[in-house]
Amino acid sequence: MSSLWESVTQSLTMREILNQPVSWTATLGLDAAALCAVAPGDEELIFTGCGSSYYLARAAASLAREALGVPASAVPASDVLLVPQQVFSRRRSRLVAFSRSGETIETVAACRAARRFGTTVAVTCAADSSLSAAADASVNLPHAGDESVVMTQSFTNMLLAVMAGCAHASGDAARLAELRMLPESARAGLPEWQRTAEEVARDPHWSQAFFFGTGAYYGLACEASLKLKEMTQAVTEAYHPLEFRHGPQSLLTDRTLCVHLRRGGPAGSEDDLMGDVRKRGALGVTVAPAEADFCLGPGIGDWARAPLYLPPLQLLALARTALAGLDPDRPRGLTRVVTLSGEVAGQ
Ligand code: F1P
Repeated sequence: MSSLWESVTQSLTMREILNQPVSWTATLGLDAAALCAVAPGDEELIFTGCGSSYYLARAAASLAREALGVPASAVPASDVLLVPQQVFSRRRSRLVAFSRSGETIETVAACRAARRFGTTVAVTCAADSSLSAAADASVNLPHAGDESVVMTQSFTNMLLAVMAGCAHASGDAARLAELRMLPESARAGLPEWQRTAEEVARDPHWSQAFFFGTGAYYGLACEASLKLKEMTQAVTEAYHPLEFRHGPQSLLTDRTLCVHLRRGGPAGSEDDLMGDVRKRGALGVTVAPAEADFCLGPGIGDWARAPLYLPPLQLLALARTALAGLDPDRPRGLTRVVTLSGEVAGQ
């Protein structure tokens, strides 16, 4: 193991990143009926959370809409509380609230507020939490909790739990079979992803980073961007790839890393964007099933592959943290649970 990793190998964050093949296996083994709680009857699905858990909600909404063919959206928990008239429609809702801790005040309050519009489901790593108590049903993943401040395995396991629930509820054996390939794909990929993460982190030519993802992968790109931001205080942003051309590309410099969470199969317009950013001196890195800097491996389609994009990018953030001599378990200015007072807390 290179000297870079030695400084973080004992960290909670490293341990939790490397534990994902094991925790994913446990999540996939959960009772199907419990996982199906996220699937609505005739309600519209609204996913919510805060921070990483809001980005998780973004990805989950796209994947649930694709798997179930029902209306699904994602909003930050603060919108549920502050502008409910812009969140709930006349149609009954099923609010799926993500929270690793189950104690984030906005999320717990949002769950309570949503009960007058329909049913509520908690997806959490804390079974005996305020959120699980506030919801009509709770999908509990105690095996997937992170002790570290930053969310890593908790994020991917809560996403996987919702995806498995959608596959079970729709009776889609093919989607379920592909999800069951994920733990082995991650176990096989981690050593190489670690090497690539170190190589990219050591590249001296970037100081800001942009992450590109289409559809559900935009929520994943937001999470990858937040990881690097939380752990190293770098300037990072996430964009839908083609949206980047509509203004944000003016931020491009020759000290920019652009990471593309690439779907499998043809993605010519996105590949063209990566070619353009490289021509302008940026460092372009792809994460994709094949022919990529971070190679995720074959055999799993775009839908089921979603969780697999996170471990490589969590390792990239960790490698950069190690290079900066920072403590990944105690990121500057952050706590494991955000507590608020005032208007929101009183709800
Ligand atoms: C939400 C959250 C995380 C953030 C940090 C503080 O936690 O805001 O998204 O990265 O860890 O807590 P939770 O509601 O999922 O417990």
